[in-house]
Amino acid sequence: MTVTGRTTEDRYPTRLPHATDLVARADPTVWPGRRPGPFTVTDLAGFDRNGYLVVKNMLGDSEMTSLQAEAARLADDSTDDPRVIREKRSGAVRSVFQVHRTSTLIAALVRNPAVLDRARQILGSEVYVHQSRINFMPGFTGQGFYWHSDFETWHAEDGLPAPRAVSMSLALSTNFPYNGGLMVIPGSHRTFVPCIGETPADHYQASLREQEIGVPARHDIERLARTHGIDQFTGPAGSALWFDSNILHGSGSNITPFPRSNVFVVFNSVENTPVEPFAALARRPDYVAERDFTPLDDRRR
Ligand SMILES: O=C(O)CCC(=O)C(=O)O
Repeated sequence: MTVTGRTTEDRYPTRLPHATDLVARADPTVWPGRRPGPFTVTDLAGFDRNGYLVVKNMLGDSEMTSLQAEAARLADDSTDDPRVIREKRSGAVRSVFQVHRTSTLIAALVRNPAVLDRARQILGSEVYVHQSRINFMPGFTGQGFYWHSDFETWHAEDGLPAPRAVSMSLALSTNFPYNGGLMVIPGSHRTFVPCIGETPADHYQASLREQEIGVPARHDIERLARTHGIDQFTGPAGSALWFDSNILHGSGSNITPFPRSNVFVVFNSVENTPVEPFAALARRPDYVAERDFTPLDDRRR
């Protein structure tokens, strides 16, 4: 693919007509260009090895109280804004996208040095937000998210050349093991799992409700889970999971009365800005795949 005079090679082919071998990741997880920040050398080594890291008490109680009130405001049930995604069966609000633009509190969160400096440390560069969302997993009716690698989607549908992106999932409510807490396959970030099946036109809205395209084959999930095991992120509001863009992850449905809501912020390196989609007919809209690559500035809070 040629983009403004440079060639972008597809090193992670996916959405293929037939099964192929797993691809060993050629890119780093913690990128060179070490920067000072809150993560210790040991933290970064753990992130490199496992593809994820949990930070307890990322934010204090008063900041969390404000964010919880903000999330309740953003989950306004009456809107038909396309950024609000509803549960397939119950119609309850499942996700709200682009919250770093619609909420001044979340705009400040992504620029908070405790957050931003961690993203810069992992990605070894300046960063911007590729995507942000709040996932509300309502009590009784919240549907899970099937196993997937985020990078697979962002590469195929948004044109991210390399897995040089990291997500932070900040718990807004307690994430128990039984109310849909996110599971990860530690170490799976080192393997890219090509997915079978072409990307249909305009499927992204349906996919945000329930992903059917861009999901790995069961035998690949099983192989990675048997090799590496499965871990789960749990913790009270204010805990955060940092996870690599290519780690396999998913969550079960929430049949408990206890809602599970988390803010997800995806930081991408400014040296990994998207080109055209590698395996889709058209770009997704900006509210799921940001096209303003201005680096985040922590002095503009
Ligand atoms: O909120 C969750 O449990 C999973 C979120 C997720 O994997 C996603 O939004 O891609």
